[in-house]
Amino acid sequence: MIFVQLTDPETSTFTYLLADAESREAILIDPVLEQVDRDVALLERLGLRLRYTLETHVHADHVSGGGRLRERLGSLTAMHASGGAECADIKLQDGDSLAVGKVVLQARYTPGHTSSCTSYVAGDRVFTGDTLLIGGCGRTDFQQGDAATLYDSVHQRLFSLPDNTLVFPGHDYRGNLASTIGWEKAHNARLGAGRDRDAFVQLMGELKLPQPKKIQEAVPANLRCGLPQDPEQALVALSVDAGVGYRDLAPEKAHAWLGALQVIDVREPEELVGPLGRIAEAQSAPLATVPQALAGWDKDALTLMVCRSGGRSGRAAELLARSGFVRVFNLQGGMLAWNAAQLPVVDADLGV
Ligand SMILES: N[C@@H](CCC(=O)N[C@@H](CS)C(=O)NCC(=O)O)C(=O)O
Ligand SMILES: [Fe+2]
Repeated sequence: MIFVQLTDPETSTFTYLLADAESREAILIDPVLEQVDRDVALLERLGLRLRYTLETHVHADHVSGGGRLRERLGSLTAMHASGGAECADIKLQDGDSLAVGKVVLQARYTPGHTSSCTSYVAGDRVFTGDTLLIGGCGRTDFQQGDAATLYDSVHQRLFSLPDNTLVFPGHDYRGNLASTIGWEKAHNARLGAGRDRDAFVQLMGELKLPQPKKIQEAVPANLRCGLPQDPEQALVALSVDAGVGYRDLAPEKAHAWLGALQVIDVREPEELVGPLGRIAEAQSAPLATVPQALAGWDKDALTLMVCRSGGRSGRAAELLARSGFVRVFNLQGGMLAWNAAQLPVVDADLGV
């Protein structure tokens, strides 16, 4: 097998090239948009044809090069189906394999850092994305991340691999390159020997890390495989320019973009604990308080206004648009439509 570990220094992201020496076909795991020229040049120099680009998850810290590589080289983009990226040519399920010649990669669904995280096992090595980092693990505070789920993914789905399996992570912020399952089991500061599940969940809940610098741009871009905004989003910009103000966003789309959205729920406090519950990421600002509260919100962020059925949030969205917010959305059909689409809520009191 031909194998190269590549880095994007700005985001400390690893990209991996795997290729079959005989057929000269190649796979790239987690390519980075800014490094596409480098990757194309490397493939050319090594005499390789790129068949697939694989994502370990919908990244929050960098934009994928998968879509651009597809445009330039005709490769197919692949990621776990749960990532919600319509752009992906191949939507993988746990256990699915992709192969180039004798090089076979098997997807192992390992959610926790995000809900779409997937590791890939290829012979004596595993590409863990941000599920398992060297001596650590990915954070669990955005994109439906969940510490208990991450703990189980690592212990049940990664630590069950042979001890001498090489671990190649999605990032390293300290200059390390690789590890082994055996070493991580014994020494991983967060997940290794001695750290039980409850202690891990508590630790992850107390991290309080700043948001990745590129999250607003990266999550929506990666749902498009890193390609420039789709016509619908271009329309958002246009409609704002034309003074229309805000745009309705369907619940499924809003859900897929949650990691990139500033979410504001304008219902009264008692409604937040009613049968419809609330979106976990939402901050509360009852409609009457919006005129004062908006001074504290980020005017350039993608902002989603939410209420019960879309009426009050529409009025709030209009107010925001008039106050200089440039990317305002209204949750179409409100929490009624969100619940009807069976999207996740917290604090729902069903009165039973
Ligand atoms: N400073 C970085 C932070 C990147 C970050 O949060 N990385 C995620 C992976 S996408 C993570 O889990 N980091 C683990 C940690 O910082 O402990 C940035 O702005 O991009
Ligand atoms: Fe990540």
